[in-house]
Amino acid sequence: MLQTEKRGERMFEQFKLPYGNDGLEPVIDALTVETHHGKHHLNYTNTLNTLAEKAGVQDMEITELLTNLDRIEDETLRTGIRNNGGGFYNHNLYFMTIGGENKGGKPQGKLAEKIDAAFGSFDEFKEKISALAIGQFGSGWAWLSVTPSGELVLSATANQDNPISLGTGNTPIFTIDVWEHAYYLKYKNLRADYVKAFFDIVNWNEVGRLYEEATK
Ligand code: MN3
Repeated sequence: MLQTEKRGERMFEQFKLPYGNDGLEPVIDALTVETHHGKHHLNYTNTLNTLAEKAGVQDMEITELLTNLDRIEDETLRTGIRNNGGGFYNHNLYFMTIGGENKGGKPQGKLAEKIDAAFGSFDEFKEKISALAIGQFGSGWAWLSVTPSGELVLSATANQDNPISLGTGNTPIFTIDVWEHAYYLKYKNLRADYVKAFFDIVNWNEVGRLYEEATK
């Protein structure tokens, strides 16, 4: 999976946008993408690389690292890697599963069937994950994940935690960032408007690919 790949030079690599900063307009404005990917996400990545080297865990895959945070004895390093490793992983998944020529629309194929089976319909899935995203108090994320037995589950997490760092054993395949830096320049306090518009930029082909990879 791309967000767990590394690195050649013992580095965690930030996902490079396959679209320009204006590639998510009008749902997400270019300045937000420039700041979000070019500053926030870059900073999480650089800080993770610095801390991982200090802790001697720079050769671990990111999912392995987030699953085994308790192996890092130094509490300051452990907290820093939890936050910045989460920020690195979460944003790689986020930017990977939005944008592109076929953005918007609906899931296809096996993922579409599974969403219907798990949540009743695509519209009901959207309602449920939107409610989690909108209801997350403060900064955080809403998630669609695959359990080890191949079921789809929804959740929300605070800060940069995710289903991996929380030890659920589930594999995230889609996420909505509800930190204010993801939407505040355009939507201000109206998080619900951002979440509603967000579905117009989801790359369901990519989410479907991640679903098939997680259920192989
Ligand atoms: Mn963010």
